[in-house]
Amino acid sequence: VTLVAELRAALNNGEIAVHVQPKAGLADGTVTGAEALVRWEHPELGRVSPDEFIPVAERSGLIGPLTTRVLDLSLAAVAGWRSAGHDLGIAVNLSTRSLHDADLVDEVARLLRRHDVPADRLTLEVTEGSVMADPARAVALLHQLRDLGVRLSVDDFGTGYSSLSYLKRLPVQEVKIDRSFVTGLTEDGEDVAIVRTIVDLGRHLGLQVVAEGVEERSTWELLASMGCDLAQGWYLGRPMPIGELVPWLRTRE
Ligand code: G
Ligand code: G
Ligand code: NA
Ligand code: MN
Repeated sequence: VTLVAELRAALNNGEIAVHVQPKAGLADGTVTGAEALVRWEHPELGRVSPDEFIPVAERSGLIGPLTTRVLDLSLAAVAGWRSAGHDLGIAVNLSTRSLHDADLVDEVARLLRRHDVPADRLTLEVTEGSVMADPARAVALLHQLRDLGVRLSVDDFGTGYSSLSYLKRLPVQEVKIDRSFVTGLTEDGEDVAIVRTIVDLGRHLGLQVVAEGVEERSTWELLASMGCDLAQGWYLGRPMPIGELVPWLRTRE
């Protein structure tokens, strides 16, 4: 039995779940939302990493149903948080193939309606690399998503090509500084220079800047002093099952 067959089965038997990792304002620690990270718990293989099965899904045509499932679980979570009194956003990762999927816009619109979630509570994260695979097509799709009112974010920023020209052309509201520049920030002057430059660039372009991979308090404080907007990482919180987020928020109150 191949991984493709296993993944197809997993989509039908509830083995696919979403964990969420919180994101907070660096200035005051207010939690503004979370990133959805897909999880696959296979009864025999154990946990299979998305780094392993996303490429399989992309090659086999299962990425459409998988993305729909992640969006559905994520927006259901947002609806649940809203009814518990927490107005939080969710960020969902899009893969390269999803940026070429003409059905995606209708799917996103349908799921926002189904869960009665305002469009701006959903952020879709794309990497520069996935945009560059077919820029004309990706840019057109991003504009359609933006027209729905969904927020768009450039993930792993700084690791791709054409960062600057594409930042200008993409209808994005946010950049996420790749964690390779962030995790060791306090020990590396070059990373400090890079992160400072991205933060300034974001400010001048009117983009929210998120630092990912914040593992230590000292990194948090340095990023806050640079004027970076938001942080995500183990220092704030690890990815957790959806049902754990509200109890986790209560422990912070
Ligand atoms: O959290 P984790 O280490 O398992 O994530 C590994 C990689 O998988 C990350 O690059 C992340 O962006 C990606 N990933 C996690 N969830 C999703 C998802 O729902 N869709 C896509 N396309 N990628 C995801
Ligand atoms: O590619 P993307 O940035 O979407 O992937 C996010 C990945 O980073 C996930 O695999 C997630 O589990 C991981 N991650 C989240 N916070 C931290 C952190 O503080 N340190 C490290 N090393 N990894 C993190
Ligand atoms: Na991401
Ligand atoms: Mn990222």
